Amino acid sequence: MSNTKLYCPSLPNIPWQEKPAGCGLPLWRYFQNPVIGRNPLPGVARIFNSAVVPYEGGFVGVFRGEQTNGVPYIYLGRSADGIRWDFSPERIPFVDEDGQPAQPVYAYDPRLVEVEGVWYIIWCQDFYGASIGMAKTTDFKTFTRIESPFVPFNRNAVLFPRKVNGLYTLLSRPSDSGHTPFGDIFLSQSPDMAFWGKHRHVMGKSGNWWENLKIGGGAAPIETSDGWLLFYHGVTGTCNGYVYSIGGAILDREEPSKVLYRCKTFLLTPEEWYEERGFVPNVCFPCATLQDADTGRIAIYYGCADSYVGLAFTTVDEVTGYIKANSETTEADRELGKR
Ligand code: BMA
Repeated sequence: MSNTKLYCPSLPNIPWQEKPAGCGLPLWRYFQNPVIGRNPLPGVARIFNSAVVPYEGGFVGVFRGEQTNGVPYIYLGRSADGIRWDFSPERIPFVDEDGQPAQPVYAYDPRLVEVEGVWYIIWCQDFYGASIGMAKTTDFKTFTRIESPFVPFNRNAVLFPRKVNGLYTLLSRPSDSGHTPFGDIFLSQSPDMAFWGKHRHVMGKSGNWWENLKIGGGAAPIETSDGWLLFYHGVTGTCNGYVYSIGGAILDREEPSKVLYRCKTFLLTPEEWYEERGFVPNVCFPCATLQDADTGRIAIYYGCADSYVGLAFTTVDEVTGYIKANSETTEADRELGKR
Protein backbone atom coordinates (compact mmCIF):
# COMPACT_ATOMS: atom_id res chain seq x y z
CA MET A 1 0.00 0.00 0.00
CA SER A 2 1.21 3.46 -0.86
CA ASN A 3 1.20 6.48 1.45
CA THR A 4 1.24 8.79 -1.53
CA LYS A 5 -1.77 8.13 -3.75
CA LEU A 6 -1.49 7.85 -7.51
CA TYR A 7 -4.52 9.32 -9.27
CA CYS A 8 -4.55 7.08 -12.31
CA PRO A 9 -6.18 3.80 -13.37
CA SER A 10 -4.95 0.38 -12.30
CA LEU A 11 -2.38 -1.17 -14.59
CA PRO A 12 -1.76 -4.71 -13.33
CA ASN A 13 0.36 -5.60 -16.38
CA ILE A 14 2.81 -2.71 -15.93
CA PRO A 15 6.36 -3.84 -16.80
CA TRP A 16 8.10 -4.41 -13.49
CA GLN A 17 11.19 -5.61 -11.68
CA GLU A 18 11.83 -5.32 -7.94
CA LYS A 19 14.55 -2.99 -6.68
CA PRO A 20 17.90 -4.83 -6.57
CA ALA A 21 19.60 -5.13 -3.20
CA GLY A 22 22.20 -2.43 -2.63
CA CYS A 23 20.71 0.09 -5.07
CA GLY A 24 21.10 3.46 -3.35
CA LEU A 25 19.10 5.58 -5.76
CA PRO A 26 15.31 5.79 -6.05
CA LEU A 27 15.27 4.61 -9.70
CA TRP A 28 16.58 1.25 -10.83
CA ARG A 29 17.19 0.03 -14.36
CA TYR A 30 15.56 -2.95 -16.07
CA PHE A 31 18.36 -5.50 -16.05
CA GLN A 32 17.83 -6.43 -19.70
CA ASN A 33 18.16 -2.85 -20.93
CA PRO A 34 18.16 -1.57 -23.57
CA VAL A 35 14.66 -2.68 -24.53
CA ILE A 36 15.08 -1.41 -28.11
CA GLY A 37 18.44 -1.94 -29.79
CA ARG A 38 20.11 -0.65 -32.95
CA ASN A 39 18.64 -1.00 -36.46
CA PRO A 40 15.15 -1.85 -35.17
CA LEU A 41 13.50 -1.42 -38.60
CA PRO A 42 14.58 -1.38 -42.23
CA GLY A 43 15.64 2.20 -42.98
CA VAL A 44 15.80 3.16 -39.29
CA ALA A 45 19.22 3.18 -37.62
CA ARG A 46 18.15 4.00 -34.06
CA ILE A 47 15.02 4.37 -31.95
CA PHE A 48 15.22 6.47 -28.75
CA ASN A 49 13.38 9.30 -26.91
CA SER A 50 9.96 7.64 -27.28
CA ALA A 51 6.64 7.49 -25.44
CA VAL A 52 4.13 4.74 -24.61
CA VAL A 53 0.64 4.40 -23.10
CA PRO A 54 -1.58 1.48 -22.07
CA TYR A 55 -4.06 0.62 -24.83
CA GLU A 56 -6.64 -2.15 -25.23
CA GLY A 57 -5.05 -4.42 -22.63
CA GLY A 58 -1.54 -3.95 -24.06
CA PHE A 59 0.57 -0.95 -24.95
CA VAL A 60 1.00 1.39 -27.87
CA GLY A 61 3.77 3.92 -28.41
CA VAL A 62 5.19 6.63 -30.62
CA PHE A 63 8.87 6.19 -31.34
CA ARG A 64 11.56 8.53 -32.55
CA GLY A 65 13.10 6.65 -35.46
CA GLU A 66 16.32 8.08 -36.86
CA GLN A 67 16.08 7.16 -40.53
CA THR A 68 19.22 6.05 -42.33
CA ASN A 69 19.08 9.33 -44.28
CA GLY A 70 19.55 11.12 -40.94
CA VAL A 71 16.04 12.58 -40.78
CA PRO A 72 14.13 11.80 -37.57
CA TYR A 73 10.53 10.72 -37.80
CA ILE A 74 7.80 9.10 -35.69
CA TYR A 75 6.87 5.43 -35.92
CA LEU A 76 4.02 3.57 -34.24
CA GLY A 77 4.74 0.53 -32.08
CA ARG A 78 2.57 -2.01 -30.30
CA SER A 79 3.45 -4.34 -27.47
CA ALA A 80 1.71 -6.91 -25.29
CA ASP A 81 4.11 -6.45 -22.36
CA GLY A 82 5.59 -2.96 -22.77
CA ILE A 83 9.04 -4.46 -23.36
CA ARG A 84 9.01 -6.30 -26.71
CA TRP A 85 7.79 -3.96 -29.45
CA ASP A 86 6.49 -4.48 -32.98
CA PHE A 87 6.88 -1.39 -35.13
CA SER A 88 4.87 -0.38 -38.18
CA PRO A 89 7.46 -0.18 -40.96
CA GLU A 90 6.00 3.02 -42.37
CA ARG A 91 6.25 6.43 -40.75
CA ILE A 92 3.03 7.55 -39.03
CA PRO A 93 0.85 8.89 -41.91
CA PHE A 94 -0.27 12.22 -40.46
CA VAL A 95 -3.20 13.99 -42.15
CA ASP A 96 -4.58 17.49 -41.84
CA GLU A 97 -8.08 18.30 -40.60
CA ASP A 98 -9.45 17.66 -44.13
CA GLY A 99 -7.90 14.19 -44.15
CA GLN A 100 -5.17 15.13 -46.64
CA PRO A 101 -1.59 13.86 -46.11
CA ALA A 102 0.34 16.36 -43.97
CA GLN A 103 3.79 15.09 -43.10
CA PRO A 104 6.10 17.29 -41.05
CA VAL A 105 9.54 17.86 -42.59
CA TYR A 106 11.00 16.05 -39.59
CA ALA A 107 9.68 15.03 -36.20
CA TYR A 108 11.50 14.01 -33.03
CA ASP A 109 11.19 13.41 -29.29
CA PRO A 110 7.46 12.51 -29.36
CA ARG A 111 5.34 12.45 -26.22
CA LEU A 112 1.96 10.68 -26.08
CA VAL A 113 -0.74 11.72 -23.60
CA GLU A 114 -4.44 10.88 -23.26
CA VAL A 115 -6.80 13.66 -22.18
CA GLU A 116 -10.53 12.91 -22.03
CA GLY A 117 -10.44 9.97 -24.45
CA VAL A 118 -8.21 11.63 -27.07
CA TRP A 119 -4.53 10.75 -27.44
CA TYR A 120 -2.26 13.66 -28.31
CA ILE A 121 1.16 13.21 -29.91
CA ILE A 122 3.47 16.15 -29.31
CA TRP A 123 6.90 16.44 -30.90
CA CYS A 124 9.58 18.82 -32.09
CA GLN A 125 9.42 19.77 -35.75
CA ASP A 126 10.39 22.38 -38.31
CA PHE A 127 8.00 25.35 -38.34
CA TYR A 128 10.40 27.77 -39.97
CA GLY A 129 12.66 26.82 -37.07
CA ALA A 130 12.50 24.23 -34.30
CA SER A 131 9.05 24.28 -32.75
CA ILE A 132 6.29 22.07 -31.37
CA GLY A 133 4.11 19.86 -33.57
CA MET A 134 0.91 18.18 -32.43
CA ALA A 135 -1.55 15.58 -33.66
CA LYS A 136 -4.49 13.71 -32.17
CA THR A 137 -5.95 10.25 -32.56
CA THR A 138 -8.83 8.31 -31.08
CA ASP A 139 -8.03 4.94 -32.64
CA PHE A 140 -4.29 4.84 -33.47
CA LYS A 141 -5.27 4.51 -37.13
CA THR A 142 -5.96 8.12 -38.13
CA PHE A 143 -3.54 10.75 -36.88
CA THR A 144 -4.77 14.30 -37.45
CA ARG A 145 -2.40 17.19 -37.05
CA ILE A 146 -3.63 20.15 -35.05
CA GLU A 147 -2.27 23.69 -34.74
CA SER A 148 1.27 24.25 -33.47
CA PRO A 149 0.94 25.82 -30.03
CA PHE A 150 3.87 28.23 -30.29
CA VAL A 151 6.06 30.14 -32.71
CA PRO A 152 9.73 29.01 -32.87
CA PHE A 153 11.87 28.23 -31.07
CA ASN A 154 10.62 25.65 -28.63
CA ARG A 155 11.12 22.01 -27.62
CA ASN A 156 10.12 19.43 -25.03
CA ALA A 157 6.37 20.09 -24.90
CA VAL A 158 4.62 17.82 -22.41
CA LEU A 159 0.85 17.78 -21.92
CA PHE A 160 -0.79 17.20 -18.53
CA PRO A 161 -3.12 14.17 -18.55
CA ARG A 162 -6.10 16.23 -17.41
CA LYS A 163 -7.26 19.81 -17.68
CA VAL A 164 -6.15 21.99 -14.77
CA ASN A 165 -8.76 24.54 -13.70
CA GLY A 166 -10.73 23.68 -16.84
CA LEU A 167 -7.86 24.27 -19.27
CA TYR A 168 -5.49 22.01 -21.21
CA THR A 169 -2.07 22.49 -19.66
CA LEU A 170 1.27 22.14 -21.42
CA LEU A 171 4.89 22.40 -20.32
CA SER A 172 7.46 23.53 -22.85
CA ARG A 173 11.02 24.74 -23.08
CA PRO A 174 11.70 27.81 -25.24
CA SER A 175 15.01 27.28 -27.01
CA ASP A 176 17.06 28.15 -30.07
CA SER A 177 17.31 26.12 -33.25
CA GLY A 178 20.60 24.42 -32.32
CA HIS A 179 22.02 22.60 -29.30
CA THR A 180 20.47 25.22 -27.02
CA PRO A 181 22.89 26.18 -24.22
CA PHE A 182 20.07 27.55 -21.99
CA GLY A 183 16.48 26.77 -21.11
CA ASP A 184 13.77 26.87 -18.45
CA ILE A 185 10.46 25.01 -18.23
CA PHE A 186 7.36 27.15 -18.81
CA LEU A 187 3.64 26.31 -18.60
CA SER A 188 0.85 27.43 -20.94
CA GLN A 189 -2.90 26.77 -20.97
CA SER A 190 -5.60 26.48 -23.60
CA PRO A 191 -9.38 26.07 -23.68
CA ASP A 192 -9.29 24.12 -26.95
CA MET A 193 -5.74 22.84 -27.77
CA ALA A 194 -5.51 25.58 -30.44
CA PHE A 195 -5.06 28.89 -28.62
CA TRP A 196 -2.44 28.95 -25.86
CA GLY A 197 -1.87 31.61 -23.22
CA LYS A 198 -1.65 32.23 -19.45
CA HIS A 199 2.08 31.54 -19.80
CA ARG A 200 3.91 30.92 -16.52
CA HIS A 201 7.50 30.16 -15.58
CA VAL A 202 7.79 26.83 -13.76
CA MET A 203 11.49 26.34 -13.08
CA GLY A 204 14.94 27.02 -14.49
CA LYS A 205 18.38 25.47 -14.33
CA SER A 206 19.77 25.20 -10.81
CA GLY A 207 23.15 25.66 -9.19
CA ASN A 208 23.49 21.88 -8.93
CA TRP A 209 26.11 20.68 -11.41
CA TRP A 210 23.96 18.08 -13.20
CA GLU A 211 21.34 20.67 -14.26
CA ASN A 212 23.39 23.86 -14.33
CA LEU A 213 23.03 24.48 -18.10
CA LYS A 214 19.37 23.82 -18.99
CA ILE A 215 16.37 21.67 -18.16
CA GLY A 216 13.37 20.40 -20.12
CA GLY A 217 10.13 18.54 -19.48
CA GLY A 218 10.34 14.77 -19.77
CA ALA A 219 7.38 12.50 -19.13
CA ALA A 220 3.79 13.73 -18.77
CA PRO A 221 3.28 14.81 -15.14
CA ILE A 222 1.79 12.09 -12.90
CA GLU A 223 -1.00 13.20 -10.56
CA THR A 224 -0.38 12.17 -6.95
CA SER A 225 -1.74 13.22 -3.57
CA ASP A 226 1.53 15.19 -3.08
CA GLY A 227 1.18 17.09 -6.36
CA TRP A 228 2.19 16.55 -9.99
CA LEU A 229 5.24 14.29 -10.10
CA LEU A 230 7.47 15.44 -12.95
CA PHE A 231 10.41 13.51 -14.35
CA TYR A 232 12.47 15.95 -16.41
CA HIS A 233 15.93 16.16 -17.94
CA GLY A 234 18.71 18.28 -16.52
CA VAL A 235 21.83 19.10 -18.53
CA THR A 236 25.37 20.06 -17.63
CA GLY A 237 28.23 20.95 -20.00
CA THR A 238 31.60 19.22 -19.76
CA CYS A 239 34.76 19.51 -21.83
CA ASN A 240 33.42 16.48 -23.74
CA GLY A 241 29.92 17.83 -24.33
CA TYR A 242 26.54 17.82 -22.65
CA VAL A 243 25.45 15.24 -20.05
CA TYR A 244 21.70 14.57 -19.68
CA SER A 245 20.41 13.22 -16.35
CA ILE A 246 16.90 12.51 -15.07
CA GLY A 247 15.62 14.86 -12.36
CA GLY A 248 12.44 14.91 -10.29
CA ALA A 249 10.11 17.64 -9.01
CA ILE A 250 6.61 17.87 -7.54
CA LEU A 251 4.34 20.67 -8.76
CA ASP A 252 1.27 22.10 -7.04
CA ARG A 253 -1.89 20.28 -8.16
CA GLU A 254 -4.01 23.37 -8.78
CA GLU A 255 -1.22 25.86 -9.61
CA PRO A 256 1.34 23.63 -11.35
CA SER A 257 3.66 26.55 -12.15
CA LYS A 258 4.51 26.45 -8.43
CA VAL A 259 7.22 23.93 -7.58
CA LEU A 260 6.60 22.34 -4.18
CA TYR A 261 9.65 20.08 -4.12
CA ARG A 262 12.65 19.75 -6.39
CA CYS A 263 15.32 17.12 -5.92
CA LYS A 264 18.78 18.66 -5.69
CA THR A 265 20.43 15.44 -6.87
CA PHE A 266 19.70 13.59 -10.10
CA LEU A 267 17.48 10.51 -9.96
CA LEU A 268 19.41 8.70 -12.73
CA THR A 269 22.55 9.71 -14.62
CA PRO A 270 24.47 7.97 -17.45
CA GLU A 271 26.41 5.05 -15.97
CA GLU A 272 25.67 2.00 -18.12
CA TRP A 273 27.27 1.29 -21.50
CA TYR A 274 24.05 2.03 -23.40
CA GLU A 275 23.77 5.45 -21.71
CA GLU A 276 27.45 6.41 -21.92
CA ARG A 277 28.17 5.09 -25.41
CA GLY A 278 26.22 5.78 -28.57
CA PHE A 279 25.46 8.38 -31.22
CA VAL A 280 25.44 11.08 -28.52
CA PRO A 281 27.17 9.77 -25.40
CA ASN A 282 25.94 10.43 -21.86
CA VAL A 283 22.24 10.96 -22.43
CA CYS A 284 19.34 9.74 -20.26
CA PHE A 285 16.25 11.44 -21.72
CA PRO A 286 12.87 10.52 -20.12
CA CYS A 287 9.78 10.80 -22.34
CA ALA A 288 7.05 8.66 -20.74
CA THR A 289 5.95 6.68 -17.73
CA LEU A 290 3.40 3.98 -16.98
CA GLN A 291 1.91 3.78 -13.50
CA ASP A 292 -0.35 1.49 -11.50
CA ALA A 293 -2.65 3.02 -8.89
CA ASP A 294 -2.97 -0.24 -6.93
CA THR A 295 0.71 -0.91 -6.26
CA GLY A 296 2.22 2.56 -6.74
CA ARG A 297 4.60 1.12 -9.35
CA ILE A 298 6.03 3.45 -11.99
CA ALA A 299 7.93 2.40 -15.15
CA ILE A 300 9.96 5.13 -16.88
CA TYR A 301 10.89 5.00 -20.58
CA TYR A 302 13.98 6.98 -21.43
CA GLY A 303 16.19 7.51 -24.44
CA CYS A 304 19.77 6.34 -23.98
CA ALA A 305 22.71 8.02 -25.77
CA ASP A 306 20.44 8.97 -28.70
CA SER A 307 20.69 5.29 -29.68
CA TYR A 308 18.44 3.06 -27.54
CA VAL A 309 15.33 2.97 -25.36
CA GLY A 310 15.81 2.03 -21.70
CA LEU A 311 13.36 1.23 -18.94
CA ALA A 312 13.72 2.13 -15.26
CA PHE A 313 11.46 1.54 -12.28
CA THR A 314 10.44 3.13 -9.03
CA THR A 315 7.40 3.40 -6.79
CA VAL A 316 5.48 6.54 -6.02
CA ASP A 317 6.42 6.30 -2.33
CA GLU A 318 10.08 5.72 -3.04
CA VAL A 319 10.48 8.55 -5.53
CA THR A 320 8.30 11.17 -3.82
CA GLY A 321 9.96 10.31 -0.49
CA TYR A 322 13.39 10.79 -2.06
CA ILE A 323 12.47 14.04 -3.79
CA LYS A 324 10.98 15.46 -0.60
CA ALA A 325 13.94 14.38 1.53
CA ASN A 326 16.41 15.96 -0.91
CA SER A 327 14.39 18.99 -1.96
CA GLU A 328 15.88 22.41 -2.54
CA THR A 329 13.69 25.09 -4.14
CA THR A 330 14.35 28.74 -4.91
CA GLU A 331 11.97 31.67 -4.78
CA ALA A 332 11.69 31.46 -8.59
CA ASP A 333 10.62 27.82 -8.30
CA ARG A 334 8.02 28.46 -5.61
CA GLU A 335 6.35 31.54 -7.09
CA LEU A 336 3.50 31.56 -9.61
CA GLY A 337 5.90 32.41 -12.41
CA LYS A 338 4.14 35.52 -13.67
CA ARG A 339 5.90 38.87 -14.07
C1 BMA B 1 18.43 17.52 -27.40
C2 BMA B 1 17.36 16.85 -28.22
C3 BMA B 1 17.26 15.37 -27.88
C4 BMA B 1 18.58 14.69 -27.72
C5 BMA B 1 19.52 15.52 -26.89
C6 BMA B 1 20.92 14.91 -26.81
O1 BMA B 1 18.69 18.83 -27.84
O2 BMA B 1 17.69 16.99 -29.56
O3 BMA B 1 16.56 14.74 -28.92
O4 BMA B 1 18.39 13.44 -27.09
O5 BMA B 1 19.63 16.81 -27.45
O6 BMA B 1 21.51 14.84 -28.09
